Amino acid sequence: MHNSDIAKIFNDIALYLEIEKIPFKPRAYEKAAQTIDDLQEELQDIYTQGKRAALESIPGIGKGLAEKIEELLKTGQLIYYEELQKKMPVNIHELATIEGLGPQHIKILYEKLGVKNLRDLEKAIAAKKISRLPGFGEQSEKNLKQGIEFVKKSHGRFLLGYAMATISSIEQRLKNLAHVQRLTIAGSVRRKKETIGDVDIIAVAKKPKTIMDSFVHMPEVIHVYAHGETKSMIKLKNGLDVDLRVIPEKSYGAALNYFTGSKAHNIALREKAMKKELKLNEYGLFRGKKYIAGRTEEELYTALGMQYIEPEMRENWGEIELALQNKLPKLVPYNALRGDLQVQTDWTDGTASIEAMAKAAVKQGLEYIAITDHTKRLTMTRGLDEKRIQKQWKEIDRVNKRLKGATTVLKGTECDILKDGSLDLPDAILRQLDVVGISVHSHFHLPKSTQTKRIIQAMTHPSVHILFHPTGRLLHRREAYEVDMEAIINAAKKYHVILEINASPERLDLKDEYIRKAMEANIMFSIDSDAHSPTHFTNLAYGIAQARRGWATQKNIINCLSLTELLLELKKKQ
Ligand code: DGT
Ligand code: CA
Ligand code: CA
Ligand code: ZN
Repeated sequence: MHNSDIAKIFNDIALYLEIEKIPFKPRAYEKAAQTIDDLQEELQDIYTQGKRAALESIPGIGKGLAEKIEELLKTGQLIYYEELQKKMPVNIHELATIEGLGPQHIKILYEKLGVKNLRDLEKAIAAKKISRLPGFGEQSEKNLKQGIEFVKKSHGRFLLGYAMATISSIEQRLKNLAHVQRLTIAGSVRRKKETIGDVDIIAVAKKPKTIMDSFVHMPEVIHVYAHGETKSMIKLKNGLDVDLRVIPEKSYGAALNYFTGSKAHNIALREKAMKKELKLNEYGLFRGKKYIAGRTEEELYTALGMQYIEPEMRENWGEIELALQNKLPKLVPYNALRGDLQVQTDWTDGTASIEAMAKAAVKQGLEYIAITDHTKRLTMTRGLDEKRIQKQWKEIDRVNKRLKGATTVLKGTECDILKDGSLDLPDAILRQLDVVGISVHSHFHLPKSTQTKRIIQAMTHPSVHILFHPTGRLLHRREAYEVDMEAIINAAKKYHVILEINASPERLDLKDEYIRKAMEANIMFSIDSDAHSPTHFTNLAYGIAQARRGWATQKNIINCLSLTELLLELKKKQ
């Protein structure tokens, strides 16, 4: 039993307990699930080494939860969970992933219509049974229908951030094999697309057969589609398909270029080659039959008369034309971030204390972080009101003293934007904060013009620094709310509001095309982890990747500034 299995069971229990309207406990299970998901070590190993005491020493895991984990590890089941399932035998996890379907709704659907899973729900919608139920209306029937379509549409693709641990582990193992000279993950993974269809690996190896044999026999493999000398294709237990190709050294750059894509970039590049009376394919660049280049990608782009194009830009969005004119933007480097301006703690829905988050930030090499817990409207997270946030400031002061400058903790907020565009904290509080971020967490279905007006209204507030996760999308779970991004970008310009590039793998909000639009307007961004636990700071890399996909440069990223420079910028607001 893996950590992810145990985390899923705890999440399910949290949902069941919410259905029964039991206070506090659901949050405890949810937080425990999050903690377990974030653990670097397998619970099985922790337990084998230190028994139940070791489990209890994990933050957020008390005696009761440790006993349950022990039962799961020992017997592979949990009687408590099974009894909850018996009472209400529904696929609670599947139903809860549908946006707009809360625990109470799941209960009503089960009790009144016998809905147990997604398919039942679709049938009930098709039979127009939903809108007549108490607590549902025609609008919610429409929303549910959209929610289901969204979940189904995303099926089959993987979030880059969730798949990356597996991909990197496979990459490392293959690279370490004897006879493997070069190996790169190509395809959409190399272009850092937010979701990936499959994984494309290319390699140079002295004995291709050896690497192919190791590849198809990896413990993660559940199915082998093809096992050849130069090409093999497998499916992993987690559902991900992986292709491996072994390439002659001479063609490595050309193959890497071809299999990195995108297809649109490849086709456009090939056309440019043809104009020069050259032929480009995955084996190299040729004049007639004569090989000109192809060992490295740099060599290829040079031979085509253009600058090297970073993988994140290869979408045929105009990058080839710029490269030909030597005018490519210099993308923000992966090591350029000096701080993080959105961090949650256990004052609301994070799993760790302010101090624990700060220490993790030190490890990540961050010069500063802003603590931005939720505000009171988000009651389920115990959002902060005027009193508690002032109490939090005192704790931040104490933590800063103890840190002795190892990093600096700034006072911030993720302040809710209310329905009318006003903010969830009084002006007097907002004015005293170092970092004021604002977010939409409710009323996702307002008409586009109303939603846009509401957000812009909030942006006009003189204390506001950053619009957090500007479109509210959750990859594979929730479509962005309808909003006029051009108007938001214009407002960001007019009112000097920074737009966030949220680095959480399931948000990556803004998306690449909006980042490009905002870059054209010379807007400032902040790349934030939105960390809810100490391990989440590593997600910042996905935010930088997203920024690079949107052609963002370092001078447009506010948290590439040093602390002193940053504070100067932020203080321009009152
Ligand atoms: P994915 O897997 O859907 O996230 O996206 P990619 O870009 O990894 O696409 P994939 O795995 O189908 O193919 C890998 C690369 O191979 C792709 O980025 C470009 C290249 N490629 C695939 N099919 C074609 C094609 O028909 N023409 C050209 N020019 N290149 C192709
Ligand atoms: Ca692919
Ligand atoms: Ca592929
Ligand atoms: Zn938020």
